[in-house]
Amino acid sequence: MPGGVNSPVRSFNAVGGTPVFISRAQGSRVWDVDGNAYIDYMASWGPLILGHADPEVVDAVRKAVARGTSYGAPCEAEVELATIVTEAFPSVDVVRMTSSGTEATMSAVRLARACTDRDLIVKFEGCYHGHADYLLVKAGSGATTFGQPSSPGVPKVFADCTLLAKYNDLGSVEKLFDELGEKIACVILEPVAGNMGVVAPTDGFLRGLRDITRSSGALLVFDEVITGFRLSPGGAQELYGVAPDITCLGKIIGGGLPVGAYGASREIMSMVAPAGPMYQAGTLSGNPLAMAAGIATLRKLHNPGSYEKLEDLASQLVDGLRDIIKSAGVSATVNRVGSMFTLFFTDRSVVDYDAALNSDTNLFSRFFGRLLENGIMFPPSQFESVFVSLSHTESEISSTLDVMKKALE
Ligand code: KE4
Repeated sequence: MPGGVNSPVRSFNAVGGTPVFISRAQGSRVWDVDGNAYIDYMASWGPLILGHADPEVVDAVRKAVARGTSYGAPCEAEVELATIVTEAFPSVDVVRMTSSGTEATMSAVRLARACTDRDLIVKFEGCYHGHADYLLVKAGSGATTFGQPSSPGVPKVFADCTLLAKYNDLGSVEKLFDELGEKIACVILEPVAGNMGVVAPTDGFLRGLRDITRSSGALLVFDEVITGFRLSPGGAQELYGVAPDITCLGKIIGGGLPVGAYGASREIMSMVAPAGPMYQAGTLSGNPLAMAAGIATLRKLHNPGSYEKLEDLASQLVDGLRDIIKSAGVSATVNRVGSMFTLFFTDRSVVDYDAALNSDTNLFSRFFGRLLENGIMFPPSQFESVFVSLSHTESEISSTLDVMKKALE
C-alpha cells in the first residue's frame, strides 16, 4: 500500500514516526497490534461520535448483514436514513446517498453547475472537501484569483474553474463576485472548518456568504461532512442559523461504515438523475449495511442529553487544557466548537489558514508523540480536529489532562 496506508493522513508523515496499526476498538479505547491501549480522540476522523463498536450499532449491523450486504435495489433502510436527514435539516427536502464525503461534495458541485449553468466555483484556502480534481486546488501565487493544482495529475484547466478566497474574509469573496459573479455557480465551504484545524466562522461571515450568493444567483454549499450531526442535530446550519442551498454530509451518518450524502430543496434535487438530467450514481450507495449503522448511530445520538453531554465533556477537556497552557506559560491557543477542537502552538488567534500555517507544527509533533507514548491518541496532524465522543468518561478526561500537563511542561 502506498506509504503503508490507505489514506495519507494516517501515515504519521505530518508528525513523524511509524503509524500505529490498530487491532481492535471499543468505546473510547483502541488497541494497537502490540497490545498497547489508547484513549482515542481521532474517532476515525469524526464518524464515531458514539465511540467504537457501540453495542446498538454492532447489533444493527449484525442483523443487517444476515439479510445480505447489498441488493443493488432500493430498500426501506435507505428511506429511513433519508427521513432522519431531511427531518434534521430543514433546508434539505430530498437527499442522495453516496459512499464517501468526496462523492457527496463532488456531486454537490456538479449539481450547482447544472442548476446555474455556470462553471466557476469558489472555495476557501484551508478547507478540504475530499479529493475531486477541481477541489485539489490551492491559491495561485500572488494576486491571481484563479487556483492552481495542489496535486500532480490535476490538469491546470480544472484548477482554472476554481477561485480561492480567504476564510472569515468576506472582502475576498466580494472581490471575486465583483469580477466574475455572473459566472460563479457556487461557494463551497466547511461552515466550521476542521481541515485547517478547527476554525469557527466569525460573526456575520456565514450570513454574508448567504447574502452574496443569493444576490448573485450562485448557490451556497455547506460541506457538513464533519459538522453534520456533530455540532447539533441540524449541524452548523442549525447552530449558526444560516441555511445553505446544498448540504453535504458523511462520517457520522454512516456510523463508521462508508456513507456520504448531499441534499437540497425539492426543486434543486429534481435536477439529479433519474428525476432530472444531472448524472450521478454509485454501486453501493445506500447499501443496507451502511444504512443500518447510520440509522442506529443517529437514533442513539438523538437520545435526550447527548449534545449536552458532548458539550460538557469537551468543555471540561478544553477548559482544563487552557488552564494548563496558562500555568505552563506555553505559547498556544485552542479553538473549540462543540465536541471538536484543535490546539495550535502560536500566540496569534487562529481565524484563517495563514494563521494556522503560522503555528509551530514541530512543537505539535512533539506534543503528539508525548501523548501517544502515554496512551492518548490524537489525530496525527496539526491541521485536523480532535473529537470528543459520548463514550469518553470524566475520569478519562482528567487522566488526559494529566498527560497533557506533563507533555506541555
Ligand atoms: P471522504 O471522501 O474522506 O469520506 O470525505 C472527504 C471530506 C469531505 N469534507 C470534509 C469537510 C472532510 O473533512 C472530508 C474528509 N476528512 C478527512 C480528514 N479530516 C478524512 C481523513 C482522511 O482523509 O483519511
